[in-house]
Amino acid sequence: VRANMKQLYHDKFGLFVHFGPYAQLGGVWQGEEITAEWIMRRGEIPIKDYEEQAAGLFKPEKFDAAEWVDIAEQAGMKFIVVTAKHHDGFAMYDSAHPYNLVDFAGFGRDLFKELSVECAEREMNLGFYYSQSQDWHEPGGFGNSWDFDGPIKPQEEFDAYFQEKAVAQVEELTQNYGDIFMVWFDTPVQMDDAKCQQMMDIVRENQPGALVNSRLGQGYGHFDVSIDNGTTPSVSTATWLPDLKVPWQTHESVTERGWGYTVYGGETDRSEDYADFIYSLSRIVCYGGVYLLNVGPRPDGTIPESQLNSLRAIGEWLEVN
Ligand code: FUL
Repeated sequence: VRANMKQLYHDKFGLFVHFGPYAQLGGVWQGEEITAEWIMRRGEIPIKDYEEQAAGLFKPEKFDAAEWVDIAEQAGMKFIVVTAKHHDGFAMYDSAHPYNLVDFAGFGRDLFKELSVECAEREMNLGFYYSQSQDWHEPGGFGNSWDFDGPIKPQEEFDAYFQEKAVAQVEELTQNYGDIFMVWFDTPVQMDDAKCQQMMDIVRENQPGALVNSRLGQGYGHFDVSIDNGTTPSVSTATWLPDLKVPWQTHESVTERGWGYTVYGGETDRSEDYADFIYSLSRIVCYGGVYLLNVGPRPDGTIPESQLNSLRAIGEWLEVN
């Protein structure tokens, strides 16, 4: 862990990728524009419809791991964190749980495997994002309650989901893909101490060096991740630690409205915002933080030019500064 933390602080800048079946919908459901990766929940899309119209059709044929790594390298990024399972519950790798890219979507290829092999060859560090609490696909997963069964899941149902899916998948991801640099958990709801400790133990056992972010819950993890799009350490960070030398990371996206791919443009278009992202990077690094900049690939696995503009500009800026 110490070595990876040192590495993280040396590198300071990584690529975040939000990629999943939501890309298939491009942020539009029944003519309405909805936040990219939240479309299932905010559009109140029934599980079956999401399965049929997003997950089942999702085949990122043009996904090329080498291209993603090139993009990160050229932007001056030293690690990649990719969504292995977002809140929609769909696994982007070959999981024993059938709701995944290889089996359910019939894509046949294991995206995470291809990326891990490429990263290992290129000395690019690889981490994965995993939504441990929210899972809108499973009955016990938190957040699939637009059917009015209340915001918090009955404890036994959540526990069953957590053990059978979240724990099992984090085991798979930390066992089957070589060296994992970090595990990026998110939106910790119904995460008690025992569950956080269990996840920490799994990561430590399978990947002794891997870093875990604070969104695992209950103050667990090795570095602080607070609000989305923040450029200073969070107030909570400042108060729960004796000084400000706490490892912290923050993240921002070059996409429009949310973190995944959307087809609409307009006010939320960030394709010309290079200067803002360069400013964020320098400000965050000055405050002793680490910056993750996010892209949202098209459903075919390629990253749109409009998103690459800013990454290229940062790469060029880093080169001369
Ligand atoms: C949030 C999630 O709900 C968003 O969809 C996204 O993944 C962001 C990085 O974290 O809390």
